Amino acid sequence: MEIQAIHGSGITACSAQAPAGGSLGSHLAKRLVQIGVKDVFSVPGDFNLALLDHLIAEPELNLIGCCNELNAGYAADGYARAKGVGACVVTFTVGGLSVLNAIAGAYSENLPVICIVGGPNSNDYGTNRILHHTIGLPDFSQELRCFQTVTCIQAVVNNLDDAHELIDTAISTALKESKPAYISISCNLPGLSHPTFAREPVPFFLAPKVSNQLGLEAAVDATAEFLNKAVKPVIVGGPKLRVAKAQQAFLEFANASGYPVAVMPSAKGLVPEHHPHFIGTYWGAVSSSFCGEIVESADAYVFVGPIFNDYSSVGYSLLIKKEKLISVQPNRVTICNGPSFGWVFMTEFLSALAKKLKKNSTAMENFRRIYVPPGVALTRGKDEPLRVNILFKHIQEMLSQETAVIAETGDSWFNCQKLRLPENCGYEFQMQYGSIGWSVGATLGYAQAARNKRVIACIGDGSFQVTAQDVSTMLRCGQNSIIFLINNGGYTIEVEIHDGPYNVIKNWDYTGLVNAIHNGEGKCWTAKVRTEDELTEAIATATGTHKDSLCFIEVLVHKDDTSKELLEWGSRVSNANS
Ligand code: TPP
Repeated sequence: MEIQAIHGSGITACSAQAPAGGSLGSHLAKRLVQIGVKDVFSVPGDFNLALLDHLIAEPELNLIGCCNELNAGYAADGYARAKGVGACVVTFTVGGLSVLNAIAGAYSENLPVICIVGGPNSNDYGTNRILHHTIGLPDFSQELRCFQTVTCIQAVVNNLDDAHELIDTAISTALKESKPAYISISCNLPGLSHPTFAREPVPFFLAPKVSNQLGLEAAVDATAEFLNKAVKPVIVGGPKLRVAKAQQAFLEFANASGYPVAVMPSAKGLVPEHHPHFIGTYWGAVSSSFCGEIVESADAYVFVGPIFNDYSSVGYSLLIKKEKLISVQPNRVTICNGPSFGWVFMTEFLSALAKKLKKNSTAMENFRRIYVPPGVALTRGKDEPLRVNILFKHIQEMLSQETAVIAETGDSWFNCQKLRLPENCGYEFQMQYGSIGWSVGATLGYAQAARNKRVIACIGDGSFQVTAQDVSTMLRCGQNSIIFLINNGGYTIEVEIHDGPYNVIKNWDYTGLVNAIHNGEGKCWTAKVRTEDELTEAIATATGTHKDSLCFIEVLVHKDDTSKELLEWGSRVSNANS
């Protein structure tokens, strides 16, 4: 049999017996399956075609062709949110630079997305050749350099001897750090074999992280001493709960302490809202009713996995004092103005702390005493134009443990933030990076990973215009998500930060567009609604006769119909940025 063997940096043909191992391509395919990836999102190109052949040859792997690389990356992001890991495959540079924005988003949200790029022929490295799909210089490293800042590890696989080690190290680092990895595979290597490419790969072993015991004990003792003296302590869950995989330990801590529990806006979905001590979203001046007052008047607050950025701090206007703050990060605990304990892991810390705390039964009473439930029923006249708050009243009624909400950047952030999530109802958004268009790809990927849930996506018209094409892929995959396209004629969130003519967008016939994409293939149902009656009917159809179809409901609302929170937040963020 004629096989390829490595000679120095190049590969030449030689006659020999094939080594016992499998091929590089099948090794990578098996590794993906092994870590939980069953669907890979891709766009083909001549640098990755041979690799794609090997991926589709793996029976447990499903290759999903997307309309563009940005959406393939967002789909891998959405998939990783539901399954813990996601993957995409694109081609050299033209594909790589197109997917880059999605990978940066995944980095910001701590998602292990394995980004695989079909790279130059291994024989071309070290030559002065100019390749197509580059900017025309004899330099293959441009794409790699771009990925260096948005992935935790980069593996350039251009020889067989290192391939196994490079691939496995990249994948395990991504999983350990919960960040994206970049793997470039030379286009001529996927079919080649090597003894290290086991036909049945050896399982991964990721060593568990164990805290420094002395630091852990000291941190727990100091925190318990501080909290046990507090009269009105409160807990606030932050977005790093996800990367620390600490949701269960957080619950233990909440149950044992008895403290009121709030969630930062960027952590919605990570804190159980059905918990009896849940008091709402803490977001400074735009917190949910009574929640901001309770948090800011507390004499001790434990923030678990917070990120305080300009958006989550409402333009740096939070009334949080360091001397009352316990900050628990995935691997560090800081008590007020000091001390700080490193190499102390969140899960271990919270579980140990739960055992040392006196239960506080009065702190929650303070909230219950002042709380007045939102009681005024929303009324509307028949044929009156639909209002956004009525839309979200109906979306609230659709939520259950069998649904997941995907909230796009824009006013949807604020409207979805106010939804009260039932137990096990999924909730995803991209608040740190906030790249508009994310939700279309993320809906595709999430729905593919969580087939037991119906995704309800809330997408503004401006965002939808960025990535709309991959509704096509949702149809190809037979998905039944419900997309609410909120047509308010512009970039409303931007209007509230700083307005100008650039915030008005061209109106599209969105349902017409989706019908054109549908083109008679797959199950699709669309509706345009202008009144509450039309909305009620559309939801009944989407959840009834069309429960198995992709449902696209375009909701027409006034251009100035925004949440009150966006108005307040917009003025404060604008103030901080001017
Ligand atoms: N480009 C990208 C990729 N991401 C961004 N966040 C922006 C530009 C700036 N930006 C933030 S929100 C937004 C823009 C342009 C408008 C969103 O409009 P729309 O989706 O219609 O939501 P609305 O606020 O109207 O509900």
